[in-house]
Amino acid sequence: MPNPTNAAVTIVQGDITEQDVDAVVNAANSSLLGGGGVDGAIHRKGGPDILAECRELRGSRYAEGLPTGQAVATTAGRMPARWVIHTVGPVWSKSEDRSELLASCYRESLGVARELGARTVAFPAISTGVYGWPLDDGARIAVATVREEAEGFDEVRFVLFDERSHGTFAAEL
Ligand code: AR6
Repeated sequence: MPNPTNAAVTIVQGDITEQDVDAVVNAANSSLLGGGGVDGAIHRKGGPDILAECRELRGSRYAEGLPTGQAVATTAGRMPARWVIHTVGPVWSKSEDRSELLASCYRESLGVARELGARTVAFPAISTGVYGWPLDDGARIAVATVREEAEGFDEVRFVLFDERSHGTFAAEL
């Protein structure tokens, strides 16, 4: 029998800035002041209100920057979503196992989403771009963690930009 308390974990190929969800997750860096990849796309599309809130966070709670594995929300500005949840993925390391930090990004982001009252959340493939995490391992951690933590949401959606990422996440799901 289906369990109604479990969110639908879904997957789509596309641009996270266009998703009609309550919260989109940003693969940010600890400065919270923007960057390339999905971070650049979110700030471009959402507009200056996001950066203004990020600067406020840097002037208060996160004066030292947002630590890796943690998450914090701002407005989503002009995007269809209501909130952006910024999280900082770990940079891939050959010599050190940072998997727990990557799992923490998904877990903490869903924790923030839950506190906000978000019912639908979209995730990019955190750390698998500039931060160099191998795609299959990144997908494995993402899917396993979200499945464990998705209770109570209507939908948790993975939004993969390119065909290769989409195929890898689809296989994992
Ligand atoms: N929608 C969905 N996914 C996207 C989009 C988009 N619009 N644009 C890129 N991706 P990355 P990271 C995919 O590098 O590895 C930034 O400079 C991309 O193809 O954005 O966590 C930050 O400021 C890849 O599959 O994030 C940090 O400095 C995935 O998103 C650093 O990059 C993640 O790639 C974070 O690196």
